[in-house]
Amino acid sequence: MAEVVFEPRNIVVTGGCGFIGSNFVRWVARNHPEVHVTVLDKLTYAGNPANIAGLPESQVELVVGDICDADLLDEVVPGHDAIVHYAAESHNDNSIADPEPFVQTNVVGTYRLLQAARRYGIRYHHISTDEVYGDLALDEPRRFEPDDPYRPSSPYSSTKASSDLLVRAWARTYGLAATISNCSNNYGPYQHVEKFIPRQVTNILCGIRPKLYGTGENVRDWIHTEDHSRAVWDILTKGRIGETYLIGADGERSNIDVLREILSLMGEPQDAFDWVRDRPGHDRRYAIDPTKLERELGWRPVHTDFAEGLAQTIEWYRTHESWWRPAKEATERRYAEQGQ
Ligand code: NAD
Ligand code: TDX
Repeated sequence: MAEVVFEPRNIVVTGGCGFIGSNFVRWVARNHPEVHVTVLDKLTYAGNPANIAGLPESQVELVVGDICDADLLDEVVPGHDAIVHYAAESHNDNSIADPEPFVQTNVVGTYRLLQAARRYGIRYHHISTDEVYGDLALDEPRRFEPDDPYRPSSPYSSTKASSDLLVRAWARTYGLAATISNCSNNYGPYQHVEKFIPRQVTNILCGIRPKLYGTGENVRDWIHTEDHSRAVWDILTKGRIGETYLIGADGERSNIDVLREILSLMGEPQDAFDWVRDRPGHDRRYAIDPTKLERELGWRPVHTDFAEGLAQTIEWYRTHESWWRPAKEATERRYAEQGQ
């Protein structure tokens, strides 16, 4: 199994006030107190400083700013030994309504970070998604593998695919010490209420009926965000430079099955939801083969009981209404305008 080859001391985490980035920041603060984290986050509608509140100032510092701002990167990046890049516009439905910020943040922002990592000669880890590989048929036995061709479907996934390709080119042409990870659908605390699981859970808590797109047969491969954080740490510290690792936890489930599990955990009848307009270009199925990560780096998911993880996540939303309430109304208004 791979040895630790890089011991970071002072890292920049972009998007560290979003869902997955903030879970990673809290994981690092808990498990690697010797590491200082500078969070660089623009605090868009999806970024919330409360997500990292309460962490010791000696371990975590927040800089509010845009990854597209090259001058700011020249102020923030020097003195750090790695950039872990989570910041993105992350929601497929928003990208269909307005792709512009996706091209800016996901493509131009990644380009600016790569140039900064090059200028200061530091390690770079790129967070990406399984969606770059397009989708699979529902009945196909195959899962995504690292060398599969890129076939993104949505404006969101095409900008993530573009950013991955920039990273690959920067590693090969400029010798940047970069790695890429493509992860499947995350769930857990601090996820924005626009996303599938938090939307349905908070709908039920608000007395609104959950909304299922299309036929509900689409399959997503769920992973607890804490397992994602540990995988990213393993890749950052033990991964082979220039490589792509896929992160997934054998969590394939259809949307309707996930929704029925939520309804049953929350004591609602199985038919207490609405069918709504399907997402244009809706990917049918994602499925990750994590063999390379497991074999090379010895990573294994810990949260293997989805029903238990889902129950804990529901409980988190039940007990953190003041966290999600401010975003709920505007999110539902936006969906209503789209017929969803
Ligand atoms: P999120 O939308 O919850 O958070 C994104 C964060 O980035 C926010 O804090 C936001 O303020 C910040 N941000 C956006 N634009 C910025 C800019 N220009 N400059 C600085 N900060 C900016 O997203 P998430 O779901 O936590 O996803 C994080 C990363 O993980 C993304 O790169 C996403 O593509 C990837 N990913 C997500 C999933 C998932 O299931 N959510 C799965 C695989 C990969
Ligand atoms: O209300 C809903 N009803 C519904 O049926 C919502 C919000 C979604 N859905 C469906 C669409 C998808 O098939 O649920 C599934 C999951 O939807 P999202 O939470 O929007 O996630 P997805 O589009 O699969 O993308 C997520 O995983 C990959 C993240 O948002 C991306 O950032 C990540 O790259």
